[in-house]
Amino acid sequence: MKTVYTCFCTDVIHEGHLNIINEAKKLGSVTVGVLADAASIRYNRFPLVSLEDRVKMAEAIPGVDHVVIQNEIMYDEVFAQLHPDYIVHGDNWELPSMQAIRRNIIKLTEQYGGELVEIPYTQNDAVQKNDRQMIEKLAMPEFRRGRLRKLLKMVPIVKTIEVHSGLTGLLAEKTVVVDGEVIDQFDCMWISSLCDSTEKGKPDIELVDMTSRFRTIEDVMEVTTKPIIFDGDTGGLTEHFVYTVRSLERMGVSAVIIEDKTGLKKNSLFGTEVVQTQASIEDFSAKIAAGKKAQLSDDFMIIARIESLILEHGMEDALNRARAFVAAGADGVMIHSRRKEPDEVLEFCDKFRSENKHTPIVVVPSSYNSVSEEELAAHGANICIYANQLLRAAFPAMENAAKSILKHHRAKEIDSELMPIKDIITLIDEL
Ligand code: SPV
Ligand code: MG
Repeated sequence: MKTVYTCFCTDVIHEGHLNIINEAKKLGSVTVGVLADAASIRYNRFPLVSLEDRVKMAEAIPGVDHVVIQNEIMYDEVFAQLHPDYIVHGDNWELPSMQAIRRNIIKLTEQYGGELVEIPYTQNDAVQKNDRQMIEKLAMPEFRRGRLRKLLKMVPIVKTIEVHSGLTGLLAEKTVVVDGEVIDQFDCMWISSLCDSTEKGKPDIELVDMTSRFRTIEDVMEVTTKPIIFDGDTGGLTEHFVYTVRSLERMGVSAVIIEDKTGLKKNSLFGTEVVQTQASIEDFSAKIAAGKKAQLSDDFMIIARIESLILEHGMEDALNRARAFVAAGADGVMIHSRRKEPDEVLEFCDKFRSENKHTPIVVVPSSYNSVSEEELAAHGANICIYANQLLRAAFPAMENAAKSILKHHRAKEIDSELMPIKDIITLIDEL
C-alpha cells in the first residue's frame, strides 16, 4: 500500500482539513504530521491548543492511520524517516513562506522520490470565519498575557521588537523573513519609554504619563496578537506602581520591566554623562514585592532591570541586586549595558546562570549590537529586546523626504524612495 503524508498546523479541524484527508485516503495509508510548537510559531502563529491536544485532534479524524509530530517547518526529517509516496498539500502557496516550503518538498521528492499532490484549498465563509476567530482569540487579554511565559518554555530566545503605534505593531506582527529554507518572525513586542516619548517629541524622563502610555498599548493591541513587554521606567512611586500592575494585567500585557533608579530618570544610554541615581536595594525590592502582592493573575511578570553596569557600579553590585530582586519576587532580571562589546553582559549572564538556572534574563543589545541571538542564548539570556530600531529607521527616512520636498519644491524626486500607499494599505486588515 502506498503511503501518504500531510502536515497540519492548525488549532481546529475544519472542512478544508477533512477534504485533504479524503483526497489523501484515495492515494493510500495516511499519516498526519502535527507541526510542533516552536515551528508553528516561526511559520504561522502561536498555537491556541497544546501539542498533545492537536495530536489527539488529528488522531480522531476518520481516515487518518498514523499521527506523528513534525518538528521542523521544512520536510527533510519527514522524507528521511518516512519516505512517503505522496505529500498532499492545499494549493494555497501565496505567501513567500509557503513557496519556500513548496520548493523544499519538490527538492526532497527529487532526492528521495515521491510526489507532491496539490489539492484545491477550501476557501469559504466558514473557513474564513474560523481563521478570524482564531486571530481574535489570540488577541484577547487572557490569552495574550500568558503567552510570554509559554514562549519562554518554547523558544531558545524570545525575539522582541520595539513598537510605538498601531503601524509599527503591524510590522512586528506581520513581518516574516524567508532566508533560503529558514523562516522567521518576531515573538514579542516592547513598548519602549524612549520611543513612546520620542514619538511624541518629549524627553525620556517619565514625562509622558501612564494614561498616554496605556493609549499606545491600546493602539498596538487593537491590531496585533503578539505578547507585549511594557517599559515601566522606574515604576514611579510604589503606591502608584501597584495600580500600574493591575492596569497592565487587565489590558493583557505580559510583563512590565522596571529599572532600579530613583529621582529624575534619564535614558540609560546617557550612562554617567548625566546625573542618575540608583535606587537602594531595599527600596527597589520593596517596590517589586508590592507589585507582586498587587498582581492578581498568575501569568503576568514583573522584571527587575539592573542599572549597575550603566552607572558603573560594577559586576558584583549587579549580581547582588539580581539576587535581592529575585528574592523579593521578581520574575526575571534585565541587565543593561552601553558598552560597544557584549563582554560585561555575557559575564553577568554566565555568573547569574551559574547560581540561578531558571530566572529569565532579559538583554537589550542596542550598543553592543554585533552579538547574535544565538550567542546571547548560549550564555543563558532568554529575552532579547531590539529596543529602538524601528523608530531610528523611520526618523532619517522621514527627514530625508521632508528635506527633498523643501529643496525641490515638489515631491517627485523623493517618490521613488517612498512606499506606495497601496502597499501600506495592504498591511491593514479590513473587517
Ligand atoms: C527604552 O527603550 O526605553 C529603554 C531601553 O529603556 S534604553 O533606551 O536602552 O534605556
Ligand atoms: Mg526606557
